Amino acid sequence: MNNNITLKDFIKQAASVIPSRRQTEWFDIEFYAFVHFSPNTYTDLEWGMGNEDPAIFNPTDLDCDSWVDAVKSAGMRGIIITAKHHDGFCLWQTETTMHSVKSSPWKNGRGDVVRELADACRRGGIKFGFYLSPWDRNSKLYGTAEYNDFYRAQLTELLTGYGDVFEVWFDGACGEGPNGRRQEYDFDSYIDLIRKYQPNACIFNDHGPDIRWCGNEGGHARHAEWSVVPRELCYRRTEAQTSAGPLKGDLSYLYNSLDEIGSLHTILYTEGLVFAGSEIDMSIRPGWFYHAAEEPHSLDRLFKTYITSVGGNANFLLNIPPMPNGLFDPRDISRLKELGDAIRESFGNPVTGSAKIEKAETPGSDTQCIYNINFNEPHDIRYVSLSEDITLGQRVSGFLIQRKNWDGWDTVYEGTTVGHKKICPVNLKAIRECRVYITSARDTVNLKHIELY
Ligand code: FUL
Repeated sequence: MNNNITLKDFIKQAASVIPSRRQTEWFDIEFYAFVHFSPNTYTDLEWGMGNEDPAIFNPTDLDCDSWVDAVKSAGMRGIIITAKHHDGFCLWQTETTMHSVKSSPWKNGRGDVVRELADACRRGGIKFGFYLSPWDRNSKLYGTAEYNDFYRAQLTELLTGYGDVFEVWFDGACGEGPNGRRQEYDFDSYIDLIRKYQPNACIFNDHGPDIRWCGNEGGHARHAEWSVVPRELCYRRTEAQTSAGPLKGDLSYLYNSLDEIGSLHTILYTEGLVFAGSEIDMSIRPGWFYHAAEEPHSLDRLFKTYITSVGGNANFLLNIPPMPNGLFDPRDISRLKELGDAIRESFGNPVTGSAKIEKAETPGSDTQCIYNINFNEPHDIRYVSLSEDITLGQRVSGFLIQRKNWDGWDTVYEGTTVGHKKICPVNLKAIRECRVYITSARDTVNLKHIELY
């Protein structure tokens, strides 16, 4: 915090940090799939060594339309594919290396998984994105300045050859290459390329610039998730930051989802604030890549993760690993459909239409307000979903959901942040009157919607 401004002004400033248009559009996508596919699928590994024989990659039954159908059945709106994982094997017809589908027997070396997926996404009306691991355990250039040229050439191929890209995913892992050297990644130039060729694409990295990692791979959401966070936690162009690992200094709390990183006490003494929404990534199974012995997680776990991520001011990136033949495992396909059914069953039919919602100001305060909700007939309500107009800034820091009793109000849910969306499980029976009481906010509250289910 700049010493020359009052605390009140600082809080107002925090309330007015707004997303770019691409970030607002990204938040609306909410739920989308990751696909981890590489030689690891054939070797049963999670991290390939980079010396795998390309001949093992042979997805004889690949059918990307069936991937699209499966993820759509879960209500997902996009797919991000590992175009290259740490082993360096490229799933597209790249000119940069022969460690790719060109050297695979699949379609006599003329197959292109990225092309098939991008086309299938377009046909299915969902978004397409890619992951391109900066860490490359195959490239002989890794650990030299030329590697940055090589990586930029790969990025350019993917950014220019496959239509619109909604998200580019930079992995934080930065290990040793085949000759034991580490690489200084030139992220500034990678970001410039993405902005040049795909200005609407959001860039994910552990720490931004557009989207930041939630800090774990188990689907755990923060108690209070703020999209406005200290600038020093996010990617900074002005200072040398060449590794994909943590920024300088002890920033371990960025990776600890139990710590809040946007609450007032963490943003007070910072260099400034930026908008960077959180993405929660996890796999439908324990591994990121396919392992026949693994089972998908329970519907209960996945549904709860949906509620706490999409319903917790974060987006949800759920990985589905294809089998060696190139298809999703039927167990995963069923689980995705069950998940979509549960989401549709819970959120498909809001009862808000039959409610009268009126906003009442709380006298003497512009950061508190009450939304009274009245029904003519008694209604059962399982969830209350709130959403702020984040294009004006994220503001709500405390709220209550209350039901009317004979002499006042009972609190049934106590919350902190709202942001893009907050889904509150409430389980109210036979309700005629309830209310959402915003008890604290950083500035005037702009709720976009209150939905009741
Ligand atoms: C990590 C990688 O090391 C894993 O293999 C996986 O790709 C995950 C999404 O990110 O950093």
